[in-house]
Amino acid sequence: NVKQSCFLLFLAMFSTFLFHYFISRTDVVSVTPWLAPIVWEGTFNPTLLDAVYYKKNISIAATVFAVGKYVMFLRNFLETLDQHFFAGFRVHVYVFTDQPKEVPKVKMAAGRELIVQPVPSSNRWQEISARRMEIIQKLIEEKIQNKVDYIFCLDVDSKFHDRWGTESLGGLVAVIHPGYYKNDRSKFPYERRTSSRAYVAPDEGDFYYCGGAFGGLIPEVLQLAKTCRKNFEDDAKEGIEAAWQEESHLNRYMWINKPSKVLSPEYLWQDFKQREAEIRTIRFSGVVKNYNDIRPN
Ligand code: UD2
Repeated sequence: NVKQSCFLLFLAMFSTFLFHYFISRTDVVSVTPWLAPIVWEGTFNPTLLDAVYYKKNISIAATVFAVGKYVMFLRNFLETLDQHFFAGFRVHVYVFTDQPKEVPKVKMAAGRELIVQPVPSSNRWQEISARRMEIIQKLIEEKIQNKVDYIFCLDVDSKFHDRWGTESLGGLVAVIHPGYYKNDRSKFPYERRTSSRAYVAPDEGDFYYCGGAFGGLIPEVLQLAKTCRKNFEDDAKEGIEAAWQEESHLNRYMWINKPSKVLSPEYLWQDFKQREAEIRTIRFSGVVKNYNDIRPN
């Protein structure tokens, strides 16, 4: 009868809505043209993914730099990392700092460790950001190559709010910058001088990616760090510093070497930005900071 048909129709529509809302996403692009997943809340099953990776007994390294006044961000970063970053997995957190004594003694969950590595201070903030690639390269080559499976390199002036886990794993992983994901690529702040090795032409580029979070399998990140470091240093020899330092070189690298997994801006939001409808959760975000107070110059 009519009542029954209407009810069945309603049921079918409602379950389609539920499926689309909770399991798949139709409001955002969730695959790149080179068929890499773009990870958004609602595009993956965390329980299933965790079960797959538990069996592989993986371990993950995270690197973070806290030079000069940036040590003030460490406590919040480390405490929230322990709660949300690969919870239940083996994690090695490497803190690079010029003030090892100031690193807060945050107690990590079982199977997770905090390793403090001294680095020199610097008078130029650009140099601190730029030297990260060299230090990441050395860390991989000298310490973790045969010990760890994946690595993520993260900005310290940030904190975790929600799960960042196995859904983010891939060969080469980049995060879409929250400031530019709605812009046309001609508007991305790539390095536009042809004299720089970070140059990207106006009709090139896929996404604008963050310098504040990237990662992947150890050999892939080693290759990225080596290339970006060399290009940065070769530019410097010619007196060129790319517009956004290593972020510009990273963007050039990702244009040539497409990431095998792309993380949505849920994986690096900015606290000063109003949350948009498609951002169903914020997993990690940059805190509001006053550059004049915290940078050396
Ligand atoms: C953007 C990028 C950042 C980097 C930079 C380029 C994001 C969210 N941020 O951020 O990753 O590519 O542009 O220059 O993608 N640091 C210190 N001490 C200092 C200065 C910097 O330890 O005095 C470290 C610290 O880990 C910090 C990171 O370098 O998180 C990036 O520096 P920033 O926060 O000043 O760069 P920002 O926010 O302009």
